[in-house]
Amino acid sequence: MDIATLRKEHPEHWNKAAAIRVLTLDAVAAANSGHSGMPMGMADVATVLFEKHLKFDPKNPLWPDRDRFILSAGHGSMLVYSLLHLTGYEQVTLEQLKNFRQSGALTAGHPENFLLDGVETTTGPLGQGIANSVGFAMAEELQRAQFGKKVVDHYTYVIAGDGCLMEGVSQEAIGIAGRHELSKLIVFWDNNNITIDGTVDLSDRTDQVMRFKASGWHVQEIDGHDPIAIDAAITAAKKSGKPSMIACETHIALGSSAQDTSKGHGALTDATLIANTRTAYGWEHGPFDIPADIKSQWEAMGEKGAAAYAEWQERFASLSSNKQNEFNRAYALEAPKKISAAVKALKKKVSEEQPKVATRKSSELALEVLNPLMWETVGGSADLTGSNNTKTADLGVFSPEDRKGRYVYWGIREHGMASAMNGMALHGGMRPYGGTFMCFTDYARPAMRLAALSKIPTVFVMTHDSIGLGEDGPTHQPVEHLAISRATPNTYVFRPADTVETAEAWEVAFTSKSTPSVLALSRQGLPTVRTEHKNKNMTALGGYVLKDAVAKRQVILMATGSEVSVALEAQELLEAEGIGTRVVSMPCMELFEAQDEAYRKRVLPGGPVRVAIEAGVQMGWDKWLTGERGKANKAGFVGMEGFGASAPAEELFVKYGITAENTVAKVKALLGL
Ligand SMILES: Cc1ncc(C[n+]2csc(CCOP(=O)(O)OP(=O)(O)O)c2C)c(N)n1
Ligand SMILES: [Mg+2]
Repeated sequence: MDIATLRKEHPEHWNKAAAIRVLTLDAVAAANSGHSGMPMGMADVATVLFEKHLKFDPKNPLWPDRDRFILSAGHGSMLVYSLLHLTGYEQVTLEQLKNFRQSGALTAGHPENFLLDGVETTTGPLGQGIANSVGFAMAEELQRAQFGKKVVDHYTYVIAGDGCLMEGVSQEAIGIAGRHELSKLIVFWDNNNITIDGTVDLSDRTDQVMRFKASGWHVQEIDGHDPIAIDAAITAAKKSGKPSMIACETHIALGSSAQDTSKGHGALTDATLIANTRTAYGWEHGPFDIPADIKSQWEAMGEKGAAAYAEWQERFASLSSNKQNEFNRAYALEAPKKISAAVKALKKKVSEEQPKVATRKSSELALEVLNPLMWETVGGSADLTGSNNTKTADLGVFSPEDRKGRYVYWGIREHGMASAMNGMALHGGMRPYGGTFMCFTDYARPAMRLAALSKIPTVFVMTHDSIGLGEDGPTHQPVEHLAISRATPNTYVFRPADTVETAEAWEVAFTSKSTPSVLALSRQGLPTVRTEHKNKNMTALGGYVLKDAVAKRQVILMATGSEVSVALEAQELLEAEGIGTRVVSMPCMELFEAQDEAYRKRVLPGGPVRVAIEAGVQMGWDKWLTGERGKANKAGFVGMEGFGASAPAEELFVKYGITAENTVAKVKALLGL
């Protein structure tokens, strides 16, 4: 549908949609950067969605039963900022639009969930939003099953571009959504046939309609500018009983001289182009000037939500107080008080029994205790359930037949799993965790980074954490993955040494509110090193003295995970020679760094020789090896310098010198003995 027809046949709709288009042009021009074309192309879809379908209340933007609107094509951020401003979200003032992309503004280059209510997820890395949306829709199903339709009954709407659909993660997302019949997920594909380099056929010939259908989706194709067709398609999508994709044929940068070209993708800042576009729109108002009647029509859409919200509150109040409390508790990310006692009891038992178990198994033991206390946890694995030990007896399995099932078989989709888990966390009221091999952190990494950036406590269970996995060989043996994870800001990287530390790590992970956790867990059995029970969560300190020197302290050995027992063995050998040696277990560097300086210096005083032992690369250890006072300690590292090899694990530790004997030799060399 062309502009003339739209203006003639749907003048009210046209004006509302034009408001999005001119705000986008004005904000991008003011910023002299950004992306104009996508919001100009999708303004009609967004207008109809917000006017006729979306359940939202700008005065209560975090209403748990709101529909979620996800802009997967995050470069088109002015679309969501315009919508939030026009419908009356207080945070998004006109000033914010005028300061689009400027320092300190809430209207960042790409939408950031932690800056603005109404921005449900952080997007920009293409494909993430559509993959997140699978988790949003699953969370809705899980909570509806738990709390009933009268309080949980909302849709997840997504706008995805050609780029989102080309990214591989979209296939993972589409596959999961189709399998699980996530019928309340509705994706609009901005089918404008343009990406940055030119037309889509430069690089792709995929029949997207066939692709979605092949995975079990309901698919419609519409003119993405025709308000009647858009409305009808959304109505049909809601009734379809399947996840729904609406292919919306649109014109990028509609009405401008850059329409239907890749030039229209980016920042349209030329004054003449903008003036001519305004003329084509019949828009006679100045920059950032939205006439009162048009603004009030938009605000009316927002105001409609107040009554719906009030009705919802009444229905919510009719739940039992226990149900209300549990719902609110999960949404506030408050773990039940009971979990602390449960973790202590498990620790005490383990310290007494001192079993030798792999920490992946320790993790299962902890989850067996924690999952029954927290309805909001959702477990899963990317086809390695038996290896990751992520499934506990009480969870059930999520499926169309069992929406209460809290375990997800993600299939071989690490990226999709990680991204969907983020979606669950962002939805609210859920604590997702999911497993794969530590080495495949790489496959999940874009979503792990976004969890950290988005300040959500997703838990990544990464087992088979070193050469200790043995015969599967170097393709499966992580060496650089701890370093990569530690290099990521706002991420707890736990590498627990035994069941006690693993349980402590889970307690931190399940009480974290804004930091994701990576649990690096061993395949091979590890002895219990925490043989003396302490109620205190020592892992929460990040690093602590596990066993102090007996003779005069000359050495500090630091280690994580499977190498803590190597350090203890080396300590014994050194002490036997009268070389006083302290062993520091360092299950989480980030938490150790968060302690005050006095504590850190008590654990790692200046003076003694320091050696760190870890079956990974050295990167990340230097801070703790050379001391924090700028005073260089004599220091060494026992670990990996390259990739591993395929062989039994015990042989590999010897081959790469990750042994007590080699540690002793290194220490002696540093001491000049
Ligand atoms: C993972 C990722 N790769 C590359 C980019 C850079 N990028 C931003 S938009 C874009 C083109 C997207 O095309 P499309 O989704 O069709 O958006 P349109 O041009 O239609 O607005 C690219 C390559 C990105 N944001 N994320
Ligand atoms: Mg495109």
